[in-house]
Amino acid sequence: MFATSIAGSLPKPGWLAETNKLWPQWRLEGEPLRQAKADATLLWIKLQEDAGLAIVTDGEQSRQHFVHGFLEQVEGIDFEHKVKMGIRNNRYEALVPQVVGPLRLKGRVHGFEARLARAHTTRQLKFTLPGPMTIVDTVADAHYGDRVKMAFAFAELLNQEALALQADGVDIIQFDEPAFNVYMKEAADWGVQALERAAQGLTCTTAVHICYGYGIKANIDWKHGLGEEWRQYEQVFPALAASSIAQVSLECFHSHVPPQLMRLLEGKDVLVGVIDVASDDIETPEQVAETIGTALQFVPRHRLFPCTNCGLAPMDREVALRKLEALARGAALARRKFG
Ligand code: MET
Repeated sequence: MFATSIAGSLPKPGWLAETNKLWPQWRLEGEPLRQAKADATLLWIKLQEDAGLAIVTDGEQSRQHFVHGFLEQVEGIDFEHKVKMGIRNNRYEALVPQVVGPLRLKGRVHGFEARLARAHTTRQLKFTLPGPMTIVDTVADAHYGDRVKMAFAFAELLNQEALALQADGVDIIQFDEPAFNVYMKEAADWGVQALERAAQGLTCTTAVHICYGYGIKANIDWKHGLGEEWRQYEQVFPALAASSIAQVSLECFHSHVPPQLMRLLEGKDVLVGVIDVASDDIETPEQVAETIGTALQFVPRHRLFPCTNCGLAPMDREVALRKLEALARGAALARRKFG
């Protein structure tokens, strides 16, 4: 009961990449970089296990950013001429690569780190991929001229990689779709369908993560303008409840999401965010257990999985580690209280 995991990413050690940055530069290149990514992956697997998490990830140590890590292995994308673009409905500007031709995978995207992680943990292994709609919102299109068409093109490629990850022995494949919280109508109209295309044929557990973003300033400012009640999930959850995706990961602790919206996910596993990624304060076990207690009013206990609100990538490494421990301790307390 209450098996714990994180949204996916963890901070990169200072010897691998710049620290406290969402788009950090690597410190090495070539073979030394590949080896350093592997070392960081193993380090974080060990630390997640030691913290007591039931389900571990590779900490996204091999990718610069949760979306661009995938794009780097896609043919038809020009990384040489990045352009500045307002993303997430102009919430912030990012330097993004351009789609310049038909899309095709160059080869495996995450085979190396997935097999490495699988070889070194007996815990359940979760692997994350960006969702089609979020990818489309994080690249400049100079070829397709149609967001939906481009999203389905990406969904096909995601599906290829997801099936290969499953063959590598990954237990859970999670697609990250923070864009669902920005373009709610499009998410319900075609985003969920594109997501299902990405997950087609998977027999492992499938998940989607939808949040209000990393703990960076642009997101914190955006949240301040969202008002007293954040009801974005209300428009998307019914479509997800009717979909083939098994698990939904959402933001809860310190958010203004009315917790009763979790009711809309009947029949799904719910990964409840009990750890705030926008604050360096470490949650107490009592706070974590209290959030779990609130969610239990709307989610059956066998479907409730405590998680982080979003990725920990841009955080301080020590803070992230202590948050992993807080997550595990809080879930343990909740098991005693509500078990
Ligand atoms: N898997 C991603 C992460 O943990 C999710 C990002 S959503 C903004 O960093």
